[in-house]
Amino acid sequence: PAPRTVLLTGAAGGLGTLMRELLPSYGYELRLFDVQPVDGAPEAITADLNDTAALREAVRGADAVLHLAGISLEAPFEKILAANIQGTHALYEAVRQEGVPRVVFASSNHAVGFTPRPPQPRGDVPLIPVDTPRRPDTFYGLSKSFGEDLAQLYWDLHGIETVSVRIGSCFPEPTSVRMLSLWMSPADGARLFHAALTADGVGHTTVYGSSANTRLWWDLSSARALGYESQDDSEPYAAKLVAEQGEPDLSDPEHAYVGGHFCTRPPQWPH
Ligand code: NAI
Ligand code: 15L
Repeated sequence: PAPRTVLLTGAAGGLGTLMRELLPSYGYELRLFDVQPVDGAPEAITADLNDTAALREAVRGADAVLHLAGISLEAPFEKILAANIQGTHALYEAVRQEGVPRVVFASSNHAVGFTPRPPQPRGDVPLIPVDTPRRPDTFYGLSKSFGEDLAQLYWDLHGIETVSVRIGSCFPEPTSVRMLSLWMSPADGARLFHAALTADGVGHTTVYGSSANTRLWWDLSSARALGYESQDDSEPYAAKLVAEQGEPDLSDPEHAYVGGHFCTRPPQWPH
């Protein structure tokens, strides 16, 4: 049966706010969880992922979890460790203890950020496959790589299913030439999360999360196998963005790799 009650972690964030608007039309009842209060939703649970009692109560009786909570950019290792690594472990433990059968995990392109990006136009260069070796570009990307492995472990050991979605860039509109390749329109994001929440027999499946962009870099076939059908393409935004920013210069490290500027090692972080 299709899941109905979905715990949405990270409900106060950018993507959480978009999904709070879009997912109810698919028939979900969303239970909201975030360490920050959720605007306009006083019923939301305000707690840290590492508050195990609160998290366990939050997942109790849910049909699935859409796990968006965490630090969403590079940060000092200790912060990533607490929110993304320990926090995601805490989520899986709560899910295991409460018998929730399915998680959809917000992984990121930064789990494979040091993968060289195909040229534009791509010519004969293949799309990046979903089983490309992971090459995190930051502690942040490393935490997403950890989350994917954790999902695999909880499937193999405990039979909890996960779809790990390596999200490109999900914002209302693409705002850079890089995002023309990675953009996932919010409506396509809702389509993909819905497919990931409902497809049968996913075990642990990893997919890339983006619209069917003309400038796509990666292979969407594992997402399509879940039933995802993108209806959007960033190309209508291309002329304006290319006029403002120029075509990406692939000799610039910011454009040489999937992870973009995450690969340029901001000097303020102690790498
Ligand atoms: P965001 O930073 O706007 O939202 C993340 C939310 O998680 C925030 O509301 C924050 O308060 C909450 N949070 C952080 N630490 C927490 C903790 N310890 N306990 C409970 N809640 C905590 O990020 P955004 O853009 O909404 O992304 C959502 C998820 O999707 C993140 O995991 C991010 O890494 C992932 N993602 C997003 C992409 C995008 O394009 N928006 C691209 C790739 C991945
Ligand atoms: C991410 O993983 C971030 O959470 C998001 O804010 C964007 O920076 C996105 O990747 C991106 O690569 O554009």
